[in-house]
Amino acid sequence: MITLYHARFSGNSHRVHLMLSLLGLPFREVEIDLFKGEHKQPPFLGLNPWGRVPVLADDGLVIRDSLAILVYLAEKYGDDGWYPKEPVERAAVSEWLGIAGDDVVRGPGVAMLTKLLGDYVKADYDDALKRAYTLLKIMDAHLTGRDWLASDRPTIADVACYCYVASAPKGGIDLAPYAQVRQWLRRVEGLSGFVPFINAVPAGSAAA
Ligand SMILES: N[C@@H](CCC(=O)N[C@@H](CS)C(=O)NCC(=O)O)C(=O)O
Repeated sequence: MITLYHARFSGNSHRVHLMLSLLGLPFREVEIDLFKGEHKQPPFLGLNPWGRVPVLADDGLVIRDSLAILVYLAEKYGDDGWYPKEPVERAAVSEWLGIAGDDVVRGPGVAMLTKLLGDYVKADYDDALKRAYTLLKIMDAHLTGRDWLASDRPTIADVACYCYVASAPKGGIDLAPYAQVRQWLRRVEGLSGFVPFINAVPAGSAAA
């Protein structure tokens, strides 16, 4: 049985939740309360000494990074489309995974967290905005004439990039000028098994 240790508030966690759902895999959820610091204490630190969510446990195997988990799930449970074996397509997917782990998080991800959590997040909002608009400009041009980021069908690149780009407006970022990006978001949301990202700050939490 697969167990997902995650936080509803976390976009990195949503990537994994979305992938499990797109693949139609049954799984058990364990919510880790980041605002209470559960991720920095035992027993969670025993699963992930880095003290971060998400973590996936599958039959004794523990994987600790959202992008590594997407690769694992696609390879183990998906068909070849999610993480194509063909070298050129695989390289394109991997390139977008790199962007998902860097620009997507440090741009729209940080902008959204800063707007929602304020001083709780020690981040440079202006830097996040700059990164977000650079990302959106490049993504919009890239998506012109194509439906998906890295192939002619959805891959884990789309799953990895979706959540923080979709949440950009919560970070004060206007998606109106980026028509190709908006259409791509709607395509992801139209996939069978899609689950939305619900990231309200829990009432009564340290950040509320
Ligand atoms: N590279 C990791 C990053 C995970 C990460 O930073 N998770 C955040 C929540 S979105 C977290 O647990 N932060 C707590 C911390 O770093 O103290 C991944 O993709 O899973």
